[in-house]
Amino acid sequence: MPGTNDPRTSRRGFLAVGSGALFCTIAGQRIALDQPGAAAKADAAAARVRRPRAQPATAPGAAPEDQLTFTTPEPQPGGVVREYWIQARTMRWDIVPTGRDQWHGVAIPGRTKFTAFGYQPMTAGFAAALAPPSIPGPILSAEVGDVLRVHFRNAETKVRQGLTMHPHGVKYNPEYDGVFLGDFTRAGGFIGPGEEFTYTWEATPDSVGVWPYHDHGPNHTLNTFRGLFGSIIVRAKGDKAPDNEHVIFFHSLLPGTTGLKAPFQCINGRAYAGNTPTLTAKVGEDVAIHVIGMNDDFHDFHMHGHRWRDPAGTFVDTPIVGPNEAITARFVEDNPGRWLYHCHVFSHQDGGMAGWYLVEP
Ligand SMILES: [Cu+2]
Repeated sequence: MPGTNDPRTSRRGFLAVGSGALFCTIAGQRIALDQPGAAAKADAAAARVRRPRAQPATAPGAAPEDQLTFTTPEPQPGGVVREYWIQARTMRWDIVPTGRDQWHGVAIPGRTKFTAFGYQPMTAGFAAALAPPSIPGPILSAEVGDVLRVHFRNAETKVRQGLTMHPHGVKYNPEYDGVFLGDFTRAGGFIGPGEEFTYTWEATPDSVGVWPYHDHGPNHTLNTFRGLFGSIIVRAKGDKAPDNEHVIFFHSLLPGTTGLKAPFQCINGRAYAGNTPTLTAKVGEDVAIHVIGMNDDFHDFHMHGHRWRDPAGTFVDTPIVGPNEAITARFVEDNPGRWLYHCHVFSHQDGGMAGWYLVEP
């Protein structure tokens, strides 16, 4: 889709493309998310959405499946409960904190701060913050046989709307899907302002890998675009973690989301080398770089100076990664120096989707 990704698109071009590009529907209202003022409009619509009064079983049009009840899973023999306390709230976020693109050695002009939405790791009982909210949110880890028990709190006070956590990759029943389904919404699909909910997800043998989680409440497209996402890593029982492991998200922060003039092509909420994550490793290490797409675009993860095998066994250095897809570059590091990594969709690369990889000899 030209225009939505081109930093230098004219306003007319932007509107022309926007007219057919990116809509979400909230409470029956169709909102163009790439138009100026889109975030405020979507928030206002989302604030009017309430948890449905009726239970799914008695909703108009209910099916026998809506009568089903579910139990909370426990770990398999030998497995453990992995407990997390996570809240969601807005925060001021600087997309280009250094004000510069270190790759090209130039300043990035204009405003770069906006109101983002982030998941924040907390101590047990939401007693204290473990870290500030961030883009992305915390990494959740489990081994096959474990359950992830994620206590979630909607701690947002200004942008008041239902929020959730919806995981990929792990096994869950409909109570723990974390998806708003209108009249068919179950407990985990709408966590209102100030409310808490505990999700229970199972790490099964087919959960091995790296997966995203993200908001799937009534306003989830906008909320995911502005930062409500994170990752889950599931390993086989006793599987050794790589020596050096990174998770990076390829996504965008566009004017309709941020209210800023410029569009930014981002890695983990930041744009341009020196702001995006600087990954590091040492020669001899077993390195894994997990890349997840988190917007409307397809991306190409290119790492200079390195090759690795894709799941089919073919050597690659620029694999494609689509929306909410995860790919892994895993290799034994053998090439010291300063390397560039970037999305190889050129308009993304030039809009900030690039960073450094520093390898110690
Ligand atoms: Cu890209």
